[in-house]
Amino acid sequence: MALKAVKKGWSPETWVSLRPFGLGLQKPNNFFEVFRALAENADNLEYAWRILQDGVCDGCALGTSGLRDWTIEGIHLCNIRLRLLRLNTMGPLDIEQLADVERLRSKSSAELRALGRLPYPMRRRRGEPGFTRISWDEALDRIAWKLCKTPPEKMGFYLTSRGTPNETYYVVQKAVRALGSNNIDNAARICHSPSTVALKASLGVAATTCSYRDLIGTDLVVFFGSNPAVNQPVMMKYLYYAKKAGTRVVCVNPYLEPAMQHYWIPSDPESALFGTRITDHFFRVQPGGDSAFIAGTLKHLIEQDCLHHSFIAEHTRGFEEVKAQVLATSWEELEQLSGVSRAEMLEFALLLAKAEKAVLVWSMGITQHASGEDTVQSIINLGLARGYLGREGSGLMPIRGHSGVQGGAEMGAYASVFPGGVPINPETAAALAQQWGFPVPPQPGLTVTEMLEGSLEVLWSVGGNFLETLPNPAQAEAHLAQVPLRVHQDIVLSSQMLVEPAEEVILLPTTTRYEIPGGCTETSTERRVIFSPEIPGPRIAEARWEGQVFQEIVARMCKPELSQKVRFADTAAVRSEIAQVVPLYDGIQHLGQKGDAFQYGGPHLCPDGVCPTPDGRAQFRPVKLPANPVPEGAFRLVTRRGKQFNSMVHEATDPINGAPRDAVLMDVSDLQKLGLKPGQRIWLHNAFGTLPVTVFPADVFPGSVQVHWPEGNVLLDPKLRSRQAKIPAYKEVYVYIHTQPPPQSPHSNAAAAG
Ligand SMILES: Nc1nc2c(c(=O)[nH]1)N[C@H]1C(S)=C(S)[C@@H](COP(=O)(O)OP(=O)(O)OC[C@H]3O[C@@H](n4cnc5c(=O)[nH]c(N)nc54)[C@H](O)[C@@H]3O)O[C@H]1N2
Ligand SMILES: Nc1nc2c(c(=O)[nH]1)N[C@H]1C(S)=C(S)[C@@H](COP(=O)(O)OP(=O)(O)OC[C@H]3O[C@@H](n4cnc5c(=O)[nH]c(N)nc54)[C@H](O)[C@@H]3O)O[C@H]1N2
Ligand code: SF4
Ligand SMILES: [Mo]
Repeated sequence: MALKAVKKGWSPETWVSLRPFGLGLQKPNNFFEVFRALAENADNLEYAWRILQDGVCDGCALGTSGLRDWTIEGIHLCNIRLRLLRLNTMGPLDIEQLADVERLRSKSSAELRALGRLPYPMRRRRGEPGFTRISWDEALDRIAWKLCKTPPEKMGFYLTSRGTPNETYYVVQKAVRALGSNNIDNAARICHSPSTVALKASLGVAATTCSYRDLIGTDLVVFFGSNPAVNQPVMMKYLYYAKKAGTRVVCVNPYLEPAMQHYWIPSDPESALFGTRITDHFFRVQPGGDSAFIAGTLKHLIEQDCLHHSFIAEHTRGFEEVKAQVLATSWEELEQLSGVSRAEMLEFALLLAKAEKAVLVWSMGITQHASGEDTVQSIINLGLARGYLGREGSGLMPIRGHSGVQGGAEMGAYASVFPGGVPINPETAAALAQQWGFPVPPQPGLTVTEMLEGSLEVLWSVGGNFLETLPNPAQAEAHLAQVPLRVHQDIVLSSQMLVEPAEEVILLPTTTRYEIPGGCTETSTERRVIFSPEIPGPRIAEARWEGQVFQEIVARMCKPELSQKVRFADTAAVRSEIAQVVPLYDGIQHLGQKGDAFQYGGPHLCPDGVCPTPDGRAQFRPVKLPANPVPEGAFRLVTRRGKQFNSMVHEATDPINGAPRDAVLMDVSDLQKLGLKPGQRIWLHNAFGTLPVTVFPADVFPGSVQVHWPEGNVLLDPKLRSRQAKIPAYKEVYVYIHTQPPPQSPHSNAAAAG
């Protein structure tokens, strides 16, 4: 059956209220964002406009070409892109500022960024008060000399996925492997790595199986642990059309995210005026309770005989074990572990039973747990049981974060895979060595968290900020301080650069994606490889593309025969090689103009349910339900996003729910139980740290709390990470609540205890 058609004209049944523009309601003012962007970029407006008009958005992974996309007719633009614009248009900072690191350390990360673009290579040796300018030659010689003396296992390389294009990943990982190391990782590790692991094991693919178009007019869309209203705002425009086509939307989340309930899409007159009701059914799970919730749903589907029997028989294996497991688990246990009642699980099961087609979407609420891979597998099990695979209107969609994240592992900038997502072992290393013409290390490398713990001699980070993206900032800082040579290749200043080096720290100014000579490509969530042209405009004189710098390092370190193998005339030459080494990306060699794009694998992976696994079938796998009980009196804690782009915080208050940065989101029943008042200062405390916060009532799962990150990172367990993908458990720790600053001994004076 085809997708349902989008209703023409207005659809009052989807409206939020008759108040024009939702005036007086707590919600962001997206029109104001446009004026703000104009003011912020006033010194460079024409360039800013060209970036918007011709570039591929460097915000989230939804993907655009200029102001258009491949899903809807209208304009594709959001407040995130407007806020990030300034990173591309601002001028250089005054390097005098870098002479006094102590003074810089008193600035917030936002203040550091606002100083401007990093203009020159800079160096600070241990004991020096600040950075001094050095030439590119000096910087590269120094780094190459140090790397020459360093065994490959003692070097580590990390890339942010913020804007990072495929060409950068490809050249950097090839250069690192030419140096004999697999210690290269990117932000995908701390984001969707459990999705990659579980999808690959079960379906043989490592990306969304469907396209955004499948959302519009399907029967049901389910969001597990995902808040696209804040994090992929144009997804709300897709959902607006979906709602007008009669698609039902379900959210499974410990928090009824206000913007997932109601949203005003600024570029659509109907939605801008009256708003759109997005979520039809909300299931408030306990943090970490998704696998139990899904197991209960499956149990109902089995008991009600609402499975897709022919799909299971023809296209899967292993269902019987999953069935046996869920049937053997009692309702009491499922209710206790999920926090959801048996009746609500039935409600969800019936919604699925009625949906011939559905798209199951998930994000960080699912992946950032110690059992992230298992929970993704649970979602896959559910999708397979209903046959939501390989056809129009159906699919499994890990919605990606950063604009550069989908390509990171696919280009091999990853400690556990080679280009193409190929696992690292002696055979695959030999095959790659054959293609590249130099030996390739055959064992997986260190992932980002392991690198920091690994007593490295050289740590090279392309963007990112370990002090703000990893659990336990004090420990991250201590690890950084031990590394003899750190290289930070970045467009702006960040706090991690200011950590006193064991020997020396070198800063290298880099280009934004719009400045890369010859243009570049990104891969969006829906597997669309999109060309982003070089945008003419002002340049930071000494900024160099990361890919060029890594080629130069290899040239300085290796014999000419080898360095020739990591030499690319331009980014078009990189794309040609990618097409050969990563067969999935065949077609990338033809991209060279604005608007050029192709979707690898086509609109649906696993067409008609046939998977690229050895027997063509998808694998069901029973998952152990995580128990994770919290001690008496403790609360489950989740770190969340406010008005920020990852570690880059943009506003002191989240305009969507009105929460200040230091808010702790708590259910009213917990406030009453503890005798707390809204706005009251309290302290969250556990074995890892203490965080002063302000009580903020919100519809979160009782017994759980949410705080913003990076502020909340002091409370995270630096050792707790998932077994296979090794993602830190950013949404899984427990804390005690104190009404006075807690004394040294943990957990005494806890409000819950008295
Ligand atoms: N504006 C903006 N946009 C962004 C980003 C940004 O920082 N700011 N970051 C980008 C990146 S890199 C990413 S990865 C994405 C992140 O996008 P999201 O994954 O949507 O962001 P989060 O806020 O981390 O968490 C999503 C939701 O998970 C829920 N949650 C927490 N624990 C659980 C749980 O155990 N179960 C369930 N079911 N839900 C849970 C939270 O309540 C929250 O609503 O956004 C991208 N886009
Ligand atoms: N507690 C907690 N921690 C989390 C998460 C969470 O939900 N909770 N989410 C995690 C997730 S999903 C992700 S993806 C990671 C993000 O991890 P990363 O991608 O490593 O971090 P970002 O915060 O995006 O990095 C921003 C910094 O990168 C630099 N930068 C910005 N733009 C560019 C550019 O164009 N080029 C270069 N070279 N550098 C640039 C700037 O210094 C900026 O300060 O954080 C993770 N950390
Ligand atoms: S939704 Fe994402 S891709 Fe689209 S404009 Fe916003 S940040 Fe860019
Ligand atoms: Mo992410």
